[in-house]
Amino acid sequence: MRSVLRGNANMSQSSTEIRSSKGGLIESIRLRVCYDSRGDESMEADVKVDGFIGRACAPRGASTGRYEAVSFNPGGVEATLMIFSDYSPRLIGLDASDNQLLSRSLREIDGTKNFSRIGGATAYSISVATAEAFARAKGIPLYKALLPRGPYLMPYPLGNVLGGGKHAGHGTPDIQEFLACPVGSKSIREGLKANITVHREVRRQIERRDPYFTGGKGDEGGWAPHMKDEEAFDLVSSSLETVSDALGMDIGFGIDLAASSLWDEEKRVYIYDRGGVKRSPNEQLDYIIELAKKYRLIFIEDPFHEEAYEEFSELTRRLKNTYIVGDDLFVTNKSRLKKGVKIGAGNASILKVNQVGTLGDALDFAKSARENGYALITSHRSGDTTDAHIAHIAIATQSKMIKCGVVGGERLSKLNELLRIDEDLGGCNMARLEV
Ligand code: 2PG
Ligand code: MG
Repeated sequence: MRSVLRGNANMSQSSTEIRSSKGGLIESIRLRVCYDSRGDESMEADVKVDGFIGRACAPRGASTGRYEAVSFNPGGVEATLMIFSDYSPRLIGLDASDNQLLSRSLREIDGTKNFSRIGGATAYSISVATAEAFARAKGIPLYKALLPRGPYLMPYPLGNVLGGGKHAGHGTPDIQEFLACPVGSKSIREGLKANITVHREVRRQIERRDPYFTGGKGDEGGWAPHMKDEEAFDLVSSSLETVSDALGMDIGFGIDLAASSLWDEEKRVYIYDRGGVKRSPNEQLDYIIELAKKYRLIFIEDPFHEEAYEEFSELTRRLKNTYIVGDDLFVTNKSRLKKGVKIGAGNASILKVNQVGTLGDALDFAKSARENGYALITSHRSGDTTDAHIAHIAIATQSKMIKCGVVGGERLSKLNELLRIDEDLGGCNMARLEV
């Protein structure tokens, strides 16, 4: 294997490219700094396989879990680029079809638990770009490269229609995301239309209550009104009902509390700052059960903080027909999932490739979740890019839902890609939900 480090004079400042020439394998890797939807720095990779380029740009979260891979080396994005350039020749010549091998190689090069040396954004962008380059070289779509034999089912779109927490400004709800999921839709197109209609209806109802509403949105495109949680629940619930009736379609109500952001470790309470309420773990459990019953929630993500396995388990026992979803709890990490499986903490998991760092590890996590009867929800990040890869990853991991907003270019890039995949498959049945 021959590899050459081809740096430009200013390599560490802007980008770095490594090349080798050998057929069927990773031929070259080029990295550059780019920006996500929040304007934060991110990393993009161009990987060449058999002359075909795959490109991926890493997303970034705001309400990140303690156990996630970190995006960059603590020295920042330029330092990350610089450090990686010393190691990247080791990846040239690897079999591009082997996601697991690439994953292991990236971990070996990094040598830390959370990619704090070469950066999770580097690992993400290279692993996803490699899979894309491989698919292009084969002339097949990415989802088929990742799941050659199917079966292919369409995930239900789960979209943020109103939000607060770390994704929006002062005066917005404490709860991070109020979500719509068109569980009665028969096709992805119907589902997308329904979510867009809900998003519009939510705005209409906000304006009816607040004539001074400016139309402000949170990071993911959900409306960000000056409103407490209780009012937001009533408003979203009423919007869902209006649209369900108008379309004659069942539309489910979901929430992401991102409760690690509410949890005060020292005082051992959940602090709902904007609402002026504190809840002990037991009160939080009662509160969630009350909300689930009152609003017929079908999806509850991170109702407790990221160490609260026991509470997750208790809630899962007590609520039927609801997805109890671990995001910061599992962080797309197999060993954290294993701990959850043992005590029945949750029955579903978010899948975010950049939480674990590499596509190979995320696919491995997905396999383990499915084998243990956990439903998967492939998800965007609040700071995202116009990449569409997660549409393919959701199908390839047989995810029940895809959480990626409702409107906004970096959200619709994924949703529109699902329409193209649907067309490619000649019409794809929707996934089977358990709620
Ligand atoms: C979440 C995500 C995406 P972030 O908490 O589920 O909605 O937010 O990317 O900020 O972690
Ligand atoms: Mg979440």
